[in-house]
Amino acid sequence: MSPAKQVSLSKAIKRAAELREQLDYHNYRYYVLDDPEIPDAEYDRLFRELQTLEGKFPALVTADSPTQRVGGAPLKAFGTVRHEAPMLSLDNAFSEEDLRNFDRRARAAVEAEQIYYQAEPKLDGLAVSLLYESGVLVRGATRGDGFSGEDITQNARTLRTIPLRLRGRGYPRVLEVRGEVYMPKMGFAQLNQRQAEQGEKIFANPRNAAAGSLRQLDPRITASRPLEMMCYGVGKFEDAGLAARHSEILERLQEWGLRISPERAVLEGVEALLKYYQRLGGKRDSLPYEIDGVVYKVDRIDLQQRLGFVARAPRWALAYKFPAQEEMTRVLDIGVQVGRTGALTPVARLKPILVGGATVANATLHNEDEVHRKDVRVGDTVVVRRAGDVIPEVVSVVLEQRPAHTKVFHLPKQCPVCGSEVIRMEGESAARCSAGLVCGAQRKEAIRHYASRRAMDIEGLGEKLIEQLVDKDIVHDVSDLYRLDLATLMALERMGEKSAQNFLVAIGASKSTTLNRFLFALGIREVGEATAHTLASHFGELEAVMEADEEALQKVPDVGPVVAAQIQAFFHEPHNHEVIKKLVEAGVHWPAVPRKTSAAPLMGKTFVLTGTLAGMSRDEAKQHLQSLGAKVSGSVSGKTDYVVVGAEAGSKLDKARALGVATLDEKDFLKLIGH
Ligand code: I6G
Repeated sequence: MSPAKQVSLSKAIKRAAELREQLDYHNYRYYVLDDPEIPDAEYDRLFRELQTLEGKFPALVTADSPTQRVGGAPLKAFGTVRHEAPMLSLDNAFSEEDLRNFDRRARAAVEAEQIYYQAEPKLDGLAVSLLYESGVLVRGATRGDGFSGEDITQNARTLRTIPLRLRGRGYPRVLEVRGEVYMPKMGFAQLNQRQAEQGEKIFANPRNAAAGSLRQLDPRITASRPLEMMCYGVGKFEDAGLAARHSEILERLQEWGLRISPERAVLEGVEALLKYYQRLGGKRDSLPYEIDGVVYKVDRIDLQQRLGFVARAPRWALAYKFPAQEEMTRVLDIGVQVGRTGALTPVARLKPILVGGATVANATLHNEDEVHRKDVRVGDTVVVRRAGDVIPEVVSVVLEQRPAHTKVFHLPKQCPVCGSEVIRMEGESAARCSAGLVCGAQRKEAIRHYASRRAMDIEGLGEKLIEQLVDKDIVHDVSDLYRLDLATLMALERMGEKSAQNFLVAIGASKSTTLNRFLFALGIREVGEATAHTLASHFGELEAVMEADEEALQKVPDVGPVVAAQIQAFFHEPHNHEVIKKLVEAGVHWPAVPRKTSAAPLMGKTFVLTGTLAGMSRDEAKQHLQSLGAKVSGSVSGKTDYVVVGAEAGSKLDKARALGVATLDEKDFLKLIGH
């Protein structure tokens, strides 16, 4: 090798090692601590630099390089792995009484007045074991039947939440870590959307999607799926002790680069366990992943050892399950709804059933292709699923219970509301009513959206009132709302003088708004609250948004070609110009938006959210902050600028106080984000 080449090779070796270390560190900040230090774009830049170096000098590629997560060659079949320490199951509790009995038995067995437990959510995924030898990941396996599972090492390596090498020091020479691989709700929704667009299988729930994605013979497919892992314990370990408490073991795992639950807590006594269950139940819908209960474990390892096992479950652990999110019921009819964009959605009318604590009488069937794929028919017994605030959906049909003479469902050729032709464009999964705002259903939806709390916030304009106003031809478009008078309103059903007066006051009050609310209220496809906000602060005034071409629109953070095209299409429509003109003439106004040189007034500021906000989910709050340029971190540190404090705030508030970090209550927070 020439001396020049030797120099460049030795430089490359050094640089590749630096890049690997940096990428590992940023991965750890992002996934384990939920506290990224650099923007995604910078991570990608470092990653590409390493990829380029390794491309130039293939000998530099190491098995634990972050570039090696893309997935190797497909396997013919999975090998079998025997678990040296069996992967047991957990006993379940379904009531407060079950939980109290568990605590009572544990206290009696170890003769203790009170026991400290470690509590954490039970993630709805699949249990996986990771084996590290001298800190290097050498094997990943599924739980299987608890005694032997499948060797999914290649696939496990593609998950960025699974470290290929442990960080720091002090870990045992052999360490088997256990946890749950799951698919976050958002990734699941996006995956299913992609699958639907490509005519591929739709997954029934995130757990099935996670299992289907992890058990792929082609690791490149696994690499393309949004899987994550959260660790909850250890199996076998050798040549070094761990800790005296389960909670300390988890802390160690975190230090070594493994992700553990940010919701975990150590609690004393059964009353605290019950409180935790209630609190987590209240948060369940707003967590970014699905959980199906709480797992409690006796925290002291010596007590765990004294308690031992019964059959295949430890006597020191218990899963207290939340109410089921899937139930069976019968389809009484299949209706068709017409949405704001004219899309026809088939909806199963069900024999009402309690699912996860709420009564479900309607469940979406998404579109005609989905009805056919699941082959749902009137009279069928179906599995219905309700997860969080998501609209309930029909998961599958219980074919064995199908009655005779059922009929295949077809969407109508005419809009069920206005009778106009129904059109399905090539490449689209939705069929739409072709009548646009002439269609009463689309007008009603547009008005409902305009008046909604996050848009123009017109109190009292509910579904029944909108129905009457549109059906009686009193309101054609939203600008007609501002021409309503007392006499017209009082002529409507269920409208007394007092409510009519109140309603007129509410309409009057809505005239004074903000540009971001107004943009959101217009109901432009693909423009949600966060996008409306960025548009308002980027352009400063409505005229500028209306006149912006697609290139200008795409300069706005988060506005890509699809959103830009929808905004352009909306403002190209003369009818929309007319409505906006009438609204402004009616007195709808907003204060001038101070034009920022950047649309990121909170750039450089770090926020932490804690507790529950009354007016929005944590994800929404995070999106708002990020759209204004702020960074949202999962833990409080000296670098935190503000902690936003909702109801029942936890330890993050204590830490903020201890560190002297500024706190914002919900009111101040909403003010800050201009909400
Ligand atoms: O299946 C499980 C899910 C979560 C577990 C588990 C867990 O802890 C949070 N812990 C144990 C000990 C077992 N299964 C056997």
